[in-house]
Amino acid sequence: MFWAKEIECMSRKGLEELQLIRLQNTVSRVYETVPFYRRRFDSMGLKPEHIKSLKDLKEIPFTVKDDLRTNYPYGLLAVPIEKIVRLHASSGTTGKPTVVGYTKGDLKIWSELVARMVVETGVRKEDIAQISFGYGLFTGAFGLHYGLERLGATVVPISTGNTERQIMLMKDFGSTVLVSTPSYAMYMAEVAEQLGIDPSKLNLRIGLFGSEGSTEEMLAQLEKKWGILATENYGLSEVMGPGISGDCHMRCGMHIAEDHFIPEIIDPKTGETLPPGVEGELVLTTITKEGLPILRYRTRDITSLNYEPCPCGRTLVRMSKVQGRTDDMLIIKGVNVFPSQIESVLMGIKEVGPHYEIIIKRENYLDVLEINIEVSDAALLERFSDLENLKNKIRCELKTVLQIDAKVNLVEPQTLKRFEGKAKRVIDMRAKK
Ligand code: DLL
Repeated sequence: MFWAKEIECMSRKGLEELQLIRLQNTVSRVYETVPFYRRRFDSMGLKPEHIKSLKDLKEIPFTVKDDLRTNYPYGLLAVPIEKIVRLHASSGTTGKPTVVGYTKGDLKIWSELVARMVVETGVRKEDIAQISFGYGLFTGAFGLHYGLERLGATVVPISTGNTERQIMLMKDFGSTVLVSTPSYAMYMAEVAEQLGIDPSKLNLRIGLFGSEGSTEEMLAQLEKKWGILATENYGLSEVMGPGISGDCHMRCGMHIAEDHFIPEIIDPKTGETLPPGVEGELVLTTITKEGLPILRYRTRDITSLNYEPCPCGRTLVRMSKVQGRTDDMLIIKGVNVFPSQIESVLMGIKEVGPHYEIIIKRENYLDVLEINIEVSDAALLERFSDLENLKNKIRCELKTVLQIDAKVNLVEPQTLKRFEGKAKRVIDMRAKK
C-alpha cells in the first residue's frame, strides 16, 4: 500500500520544514557551483541567505527551457561531468535538445520515487511489467525500468514497436503491468483484436500511462478494453523524468513527491502565484537533485493543486490531469482551444473510435478547424443519412464545448496514423502559409 509511509503521510508542517532545509541547501549549492544562477542572483542582489521561508521561493527568478538550451550541453550542471553517470535529453522538435545529467545519488532517488509511484497504483513485486516506451535518451523507459526493478517486479524491457510481437510476448510472459503512452496502449489493444485476441482476457491488471495527456474518457476506454486499472503518471526530463507525480489507486489526482520537488501554480501571463485549486502553469523546484538542480522551472503544463487529504491516506499534494501545455493551446478564430477538449467530446461518442486528427487551416484569411475521426464500424460509412446525423451530432457537441464550428470528416477504421510514443494529433497548417 505504501512505499515510504512516514513521508507519504507526513503532516504538512513536518513536510514544509523538510522542504525548507532542502531548498536552502539547493539554493546555496547552485549559487556556489552554477555560474548561470550566481549571475542571476547577483544581478538582483539576491543571496542564498535571503531564502528564510518557503514563501521566499517567489523571490527566485524562473528558469525556462531556453535557459537549458543556451547553456547546452553541460552549463547548468552543479557537479563536474566526472560525477555524472547518466545523460538523458528531451526530444525538442526544433534546435538542440535539452540535456539532463544524473549523479549516482540522483539515480538512486529516481528509482526510489518511481518505485513509490508504482506501489501507489497497486503494483507489487510479484508483477511482470512490460515496458513499451522507447529506450534511449527519453527518460520514460529507463525511469520506469529502474523503479520497477527497485521494487523487485519482473521487468520486460521490450521498448516500442513490433506491436504484434508485443502482444505475443505479453500473452506468453503473462505480463500484468503495461507501461506505455495511452495512445500506444490503445493501438496495442487494436492490434490484439486484429490477431483474434481479446485484450481483456490477457493477464494485464494495471496500466501505467504517461508522457502525454489523456482524457478521463480515453482512460475509461483503456480500462474496458484491457480489463485493467488505468493509472496516469507525470514527469518531465528537465526536472527528473517520470516519478514526479502519479495516481494512487483512488485515481483522484496525481500525488507529487513533495519531499523532492516544490510545486507552484502561476498565471502563465503574469507569473503571479495562484492559490490552490486554481488552474495555471506548473512550476517545479528540485530540492534534492545533485547533477542538475533546477529552480522554479516553468513546465508549461496547465494543471491545479489540491492539498485536501486523499482518501488513500497520503498527504502529498495532488495535481489534476494536465489540461494541456501553454504552448499547445490553439487559438482558432480568436478562441482558445485545447486539443484535450476536443478529445473529451470525441471519446464520449460511441460510434467513433479513439483515433482522430485535428487539422487547422486558413482559407480566405479565416481559420478552419477540421477533424478527421475514424468510425468504429465501417458499415456506417455506407449509410448516408446515419453518417450525416453522426457528423451533425459531433459538430453540435464540439460547438457547445469550443464555441466554434468544426468541419467533421468521418473516415474508415484503421486509416489514420497510429503512434508508438507520444501521439501527434494536431496538424496546424497555418504557420506554413
Ligand atoms: O515524458 C517524462 C515521462 C515519461 C513522464 C514517462 C511519464 C511517463 P519529456 O519527454 O521531457 O518527459 O516530456 C515532458 O510531457 O512537460 C508534459 O507536457 C508531457 N507529459 C508527461 N506526462 C504527462 C501526463 C516525459 N501524465 C512533457 N499528462 C511534460 C500530460 C504529460 N502530459
